[in-house]
Amino acid sequence: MGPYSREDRDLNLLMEQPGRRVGRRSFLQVARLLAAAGAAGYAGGTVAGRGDGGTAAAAAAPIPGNRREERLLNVYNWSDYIDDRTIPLFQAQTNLRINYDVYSSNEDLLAKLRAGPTDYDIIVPTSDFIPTYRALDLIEPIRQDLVPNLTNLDREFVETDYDPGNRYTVPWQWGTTGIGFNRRRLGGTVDSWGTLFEPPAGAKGRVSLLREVTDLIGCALIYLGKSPNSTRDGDLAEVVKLLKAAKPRVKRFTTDTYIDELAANETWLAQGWSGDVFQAQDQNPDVSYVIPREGSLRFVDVMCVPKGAPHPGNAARFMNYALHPKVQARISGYVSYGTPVSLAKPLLPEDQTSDPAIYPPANIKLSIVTLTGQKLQKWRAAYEEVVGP
Ligand code: N2P
Repeated sequence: MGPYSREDRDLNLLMEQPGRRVGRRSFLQVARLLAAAGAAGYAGGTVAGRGDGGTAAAAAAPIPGNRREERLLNVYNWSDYIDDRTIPLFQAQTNLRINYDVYSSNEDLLAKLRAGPTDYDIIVPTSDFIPTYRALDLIEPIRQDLVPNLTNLDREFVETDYDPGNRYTVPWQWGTTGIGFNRRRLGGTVDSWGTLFEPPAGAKGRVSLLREVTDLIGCALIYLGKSPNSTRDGDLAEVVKLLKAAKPRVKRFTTDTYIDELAANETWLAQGWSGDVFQAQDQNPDVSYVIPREGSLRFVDVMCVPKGAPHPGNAARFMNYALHPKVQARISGYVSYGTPVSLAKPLLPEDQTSDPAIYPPANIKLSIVTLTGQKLQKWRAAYEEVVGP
């Protein structure tokens, strides 16, 4: 079998061409495929997580660091942010069962965590929220001793302002905010935020904006030529005025429906995140993505363990798996977001790694916004004036 372990060989199941976007049915299909391929942990098709199926020694070994002795991991991630095989293969290899739930904005996630204890073991907020999670004492240090693959991370994702040394966070994927547009329906191309924030009359009802404080306010500030981190009352008043004027032409503020709406030619102009727009483009070749010439925002979404989570050991095990180059290549290739593990890039299609919209060159103006304290309040107030609570 050569120098590779069985576990590593199984990861080759991630290297085939991605199929459709993830759905419950495809999880099951992959589970069957893994069972047929004899992946570790799938003894005669036993369902991972029932506690009786592991054949590989690794699968049976207890994982340290859990508060509840259960072969269970509760993951809460963004919608449309994972491929079809990463979870089934992890379940097969570890004999841990994953409950995978999704949310669609940082505000929703934070509100859920603030409302009281949850059973989540992994959440994936955007890095600009980490100071808030820390200040509110909502996350706990990760078990770094169980995540040796942290060394796979690119330096820029280790030496960060929000969590130097990854004590609390492990990056999942990163991307940019831009505009998804339908070239054919709009009859041309788009290169400025102006087309989105001051949409042409013909696009009335065909426009969507992000239901996310950071992106809505930050990109409007950039379009108006202000600092993307401004908290000046005058600047925010101009943002509110701009967005209120656009509102009659906007169909909805959304973060989780525009992939399908762009794909179906229902939406022609969508403020959106890079990978999501590429997922729409996979289904509709008339869809393009642009980072407007005025510049935009860049984000990194990071896995964290909520304070007091039931299975921090299992969470660390998953984080370690997610940092494997083959797993990163599978996720990133499927969702078309950037990987924080450059070792995965040789395993990705060349058209993705050379695409400046996925890996933007240094001359594109991209800011990272940090939202804390008073700034968060002010931006949220401006946002709510436009969108509502
Ligand atoms: C995935 C969107 C995640 C990016 N659909 C937002 N931070």
